[in-house]
Formats: sequence, C-alpha cells, structure tokens
Amino acid sequence: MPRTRRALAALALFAALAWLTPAAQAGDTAITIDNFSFTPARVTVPAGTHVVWTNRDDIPHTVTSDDKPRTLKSSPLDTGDQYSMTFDKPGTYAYFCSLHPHMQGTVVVQ
Ligand SMILES: [Cu+2]
Repeated sequence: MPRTRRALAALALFAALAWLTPAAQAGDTAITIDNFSFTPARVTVPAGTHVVWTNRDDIPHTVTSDDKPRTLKSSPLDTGDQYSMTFDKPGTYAYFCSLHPHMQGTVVVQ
C-alpha cells in the first residue's frame, strides 16, 4: 500500500477509536471500571471537580454511593458507558457497584 494511503488508513482508525472512546474533558478526574474494580479505587480532588467513570469491563457495573439519599446512583453501565458527577461539597464519598458489592471505591473531596 502506498505510504499516503497507509497514513490515511491509520488516521481513519485513530478517528474511529477516538469516536468509540469519548475522552474526559481536561480537568476531569477519570476513573476506569475494569476487571471488577474501580481504578484508581481512591481519588482525592478539590471541590468542584467533575469525576467521570467509564466502564471498560465487558459486563455491566454501577456506581452507587453508600450515603442516603445517594449522591451517586448510576444505572447499569454497559461497556463503554460513562457516568459522571460534579462534587461541590467537601466530604468522603464511599461507593460500590450494586451488582457486585465487593467492588468499592472512594472519592475524597477537599
Ligand atoms: Cu459490578
């Protein structure tokens, strides 16, 4: 394949991947859900931070906080789905996956 066509093919592939994996905005804190865990499991962020969870696992998971009423309450996220929350109030927000309660994480807002 001529070099230009190969470069174009690579560009098309990159564009397709970028379209398939929506990137978090600059300044967001990204948490990945994969292999039955939240990574990083604990994040510490300043108040006002937009936190985005992305499910990279091949089965559904939720982001559900322990508090009542729940600060975090996602529906089941399929592969590639995202859930996000802007944390305006300082505090420690513990959360888990309601489908697999052993999956746990914490967001500390300062
Ligand atoms: Cu789960």
